Amino acid sequence: MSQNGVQASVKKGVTYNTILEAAQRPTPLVPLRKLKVEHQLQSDIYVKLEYLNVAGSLEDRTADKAFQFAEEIGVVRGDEVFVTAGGSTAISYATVAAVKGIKLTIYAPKGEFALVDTVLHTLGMPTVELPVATYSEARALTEEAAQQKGAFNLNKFTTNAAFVANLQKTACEIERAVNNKSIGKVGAVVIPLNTGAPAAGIAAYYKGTGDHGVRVVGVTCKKDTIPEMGLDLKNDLLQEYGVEKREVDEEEAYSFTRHLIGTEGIMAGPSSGAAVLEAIKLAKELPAGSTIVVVLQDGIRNYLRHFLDDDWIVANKKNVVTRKDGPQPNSTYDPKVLVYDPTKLAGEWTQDPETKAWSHSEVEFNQFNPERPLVLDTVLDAIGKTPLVKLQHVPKAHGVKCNVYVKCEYLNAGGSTKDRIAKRMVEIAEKTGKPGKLVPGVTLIEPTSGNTGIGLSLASAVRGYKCIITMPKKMSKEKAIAMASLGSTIIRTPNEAGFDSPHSHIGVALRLKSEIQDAVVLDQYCNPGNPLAHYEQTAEEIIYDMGDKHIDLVVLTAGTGGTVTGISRKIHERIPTAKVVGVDPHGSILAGPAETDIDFYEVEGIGYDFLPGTLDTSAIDYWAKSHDKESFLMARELIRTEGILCGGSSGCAVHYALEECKSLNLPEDANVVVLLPDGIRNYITKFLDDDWMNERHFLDA
Ligand code: P1T
Repeated sequence: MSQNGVQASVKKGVTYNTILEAAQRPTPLVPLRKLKVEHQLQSDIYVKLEYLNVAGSLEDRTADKAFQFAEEIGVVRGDEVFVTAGGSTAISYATVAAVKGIKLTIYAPKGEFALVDTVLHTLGMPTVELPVATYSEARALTEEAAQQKGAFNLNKFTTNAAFVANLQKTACEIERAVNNKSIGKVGAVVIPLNTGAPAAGIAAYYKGTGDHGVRVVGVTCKKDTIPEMGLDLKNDLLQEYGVEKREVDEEEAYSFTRHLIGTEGIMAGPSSGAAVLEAIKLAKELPAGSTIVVVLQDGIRNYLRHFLDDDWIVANKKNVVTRKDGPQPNSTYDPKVLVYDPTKLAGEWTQDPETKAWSHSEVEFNQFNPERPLVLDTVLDAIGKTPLVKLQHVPKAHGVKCNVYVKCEYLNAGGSTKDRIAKRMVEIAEKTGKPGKLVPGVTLIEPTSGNTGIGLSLASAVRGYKCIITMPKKMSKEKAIAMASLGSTIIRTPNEAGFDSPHSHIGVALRLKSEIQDAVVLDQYCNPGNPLAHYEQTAEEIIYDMGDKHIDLVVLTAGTGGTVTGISRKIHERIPTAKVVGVDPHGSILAGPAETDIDFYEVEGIGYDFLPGTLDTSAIDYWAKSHDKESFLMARELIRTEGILCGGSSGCAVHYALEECKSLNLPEDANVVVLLPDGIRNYITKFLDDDWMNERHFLDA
């Protein structure tokens, strides 16, 4: 029996053998609530979050299908394959090829790799930028090259694959979601057009079911200037399946997409924003009470140095309103504001001596619910239920025999495991008024290494709070732009300021709180919601998904220690034989007094110069100490050989997990679980970039 009296055997979770298997999970639908009010719509618009696919776009479905077709006719691991693709599509093909061990070379017209070259390079797939302007010319040259080199030309399948994948999957998922939740029959599906094959596939689905009441509307850009839009359009196909075509203006699309992200927390790319913009216009034309579904092509990852970056807007003279500076801390520093102890957790945890279950003096725990609904109330419900994937190549390559499962937290709505605690801390404050009352108009201020900041910015956008983030300069510009896009103000603090300095990210947050009316610091270093989110949810997911497979070892990095503390408590309670290892970088003191040299390191999010209250070191069986170089090299290896698009601390956790497996000589049937806290989006100009790695001698043999 499970905790709530339901037979535990009724339903079991799953683990996936590759990240591509996890890609078969449906993406959720989320209603637009604030925009509905803002535009006084009488109809509902639901957005389908394709950016939560494993390589970040709708094209993951196409790439998967195209390689399946190729395999049907004999393409196997190790084969050389050519394809014409740019942008997100190229990343999807490269990710699938990485998992399948296929040697892919990607060809594209001029400029089509501009936003994605670093990611493609990290995936280990060569790119060839052709001196042509159109996809049809590029396709012809790809065909020529394939013939010359005796390689297989995947272009044979790409249009059919996009058509079939979207007919079989995207359209069916929409209908399944609608049927499950009775959100009203779909009146229209709106989707950005690039080739148009996905739109045609969706239209074909409805045509095939005899449902002629569903309009499929494709959106393209007036001058083909929005990335991923219109460059490769197959008009015949669109006509054949009756896809309507609408056009948007580039700058209007950029402005609107920025607004969409900031008001709804829907972290969409510009072609997706353009589609939502047209959906709003369409909603005003359709009868009241209609349901419109917008398929979001991709997310913000590729555009953090493009339309989301004010510097890019100014440099490219785009008519888009740039962000204003938010409040800055007063230069006069009042030492009294730092009468604060980030090493003390608010409230008390207690453990029942018999059941071993934990409770907390101030917070009622949430029941674990393993369901992943197809229709969500808000985008915050797309946090959690991340897939657990078995590594296929990396452990063997490092002489490890046992099974290693990774929990892909980069697939959370805001892109990291810290979304969970942000959501939980906001929920607790809304319910209990602790550590401060959250009423409309309140300003949340949070010191963070970025991911908690992104999670809180997302929660603030959805729940209608103002948000100021204080973050050390070391953290990536990508993180800052993601938060700014969600409407937050970001203040950078010096890396060298100790946690108790008025100039540190913690010090500045506290100074601002004393200067701004109705400000609340939820404070991830002391907030019980931090470890709790992982105790009641993340750990439960791991146990549920592992099902009958016993767990021998769990390896987790530590920053605030919320992840390792929460997960460790639940794992020890339920599986007393399992061991939990914390990983702490050299230069941090979390692992204990033996390691007191506080020093600079590059991996973001882990380690501190103090012991946060959210870290209970007694919950952890033992520690490993990590180095930057091994961490980044392992993250790159996971990307290149497993298609797992993870961040630096993920590489850190996996590297040291494998070291533990080796030193413990774990047998073949042992199972190890490692949490991957975030993904590549945060680090495209950092460890994904060879120059950045070389400057730090991380690529030296
Ligand atoms: O804080 P903790 O639960 O121990 O998680 C550590 C961690 C690991 N990896 C990454 C990429 C992270 O961002 C973090 C923690 N991040 C913060 C503390 C933060 O403010 O985003």
